[in-house]
Amino acid sequence: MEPVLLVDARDGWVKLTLNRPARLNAFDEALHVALAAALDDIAANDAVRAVLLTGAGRGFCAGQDLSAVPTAPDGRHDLGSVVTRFYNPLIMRLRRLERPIVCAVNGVAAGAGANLAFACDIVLAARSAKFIQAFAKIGLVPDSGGTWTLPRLVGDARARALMMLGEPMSAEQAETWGAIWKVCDDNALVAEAETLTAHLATQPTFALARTKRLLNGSSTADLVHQLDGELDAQRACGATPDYAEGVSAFTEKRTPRFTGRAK
Ligand code: LHQ
Repeated sequence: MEPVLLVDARDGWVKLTLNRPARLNAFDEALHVALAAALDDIAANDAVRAVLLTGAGRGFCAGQDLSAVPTAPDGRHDLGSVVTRFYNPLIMRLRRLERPIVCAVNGVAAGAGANLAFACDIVLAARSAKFIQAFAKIGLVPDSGGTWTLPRLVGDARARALMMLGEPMSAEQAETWGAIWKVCDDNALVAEAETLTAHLATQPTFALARTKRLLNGSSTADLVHQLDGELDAQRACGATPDYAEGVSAFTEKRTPRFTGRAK
């Protein structure tokens, strides 16, 4: 049987492909377990300096597999256990992973699938892709951090309407509204995403990780707290070999060769 997650190790980076195309890569338990394990392996491996997340087939991810929701002992669907065991830890794994994560949204991203994309660092989308906050259509609230990320990305008015109406946001709207970095032509998406991820894998990983941590905290911190955080991070970055290399390369007018290491 085909694995539900394809893990493809490249030169300094890993491509993760959600691989349940018949269900538009909707999450069942096996996919959650495989993705969590892959992200933990990446976190433990300094040789991996960037990640690309995408989906197989015509969809990116349709959120929870609605035919695979566990039931509680009283026979009711136990959504709380799925969120606690899988979705909340997944979003925190992505946000805490000290590597840049590129997401290539190759087709429809619905429900938790849309909010999974918004939890990544740099999101590219195929021109034909769309993002659907599908939750209200089935009597649920947006999860996987959507009520936190989406208003910050597109503003409260748009987030509210998208979430209450469940209408699709096209890839072009997503780019114009600031929800994603860039729209790509469908047939160019994979190559662009791979080139971008390979580039990130050559960059100062330690500094990018600290940038990510600062950005994660910025929307809830006050300026004084944020300035302190920048101070700590800048002090740490100043002691890295990548800072020395970056300055030397600048002075010598050549491309820097970063190691990504803290020491
Ligand atoms: C699916 C799914 C799917 C199973 C397409 N499940 N089969 C967290 C905690 C716990 C529980 C609940 O949820 C959550 C978070 C969530 O993510 S809730 C939101 C769950 N997702 C949705 O409600 C989206 C449901 N899917 C759709 O609305 C449509 O499929 C979209 C708009 C994504 C795509 O529409 P189409 O392009 O027209 O494709 P399709 O509907 O024909 O789907 C293709 C196949 O994929 C089809 O199977 P079939 O055997 O008929 O070919 C669908 O049944 C299957 N599929 N999404 N979530």
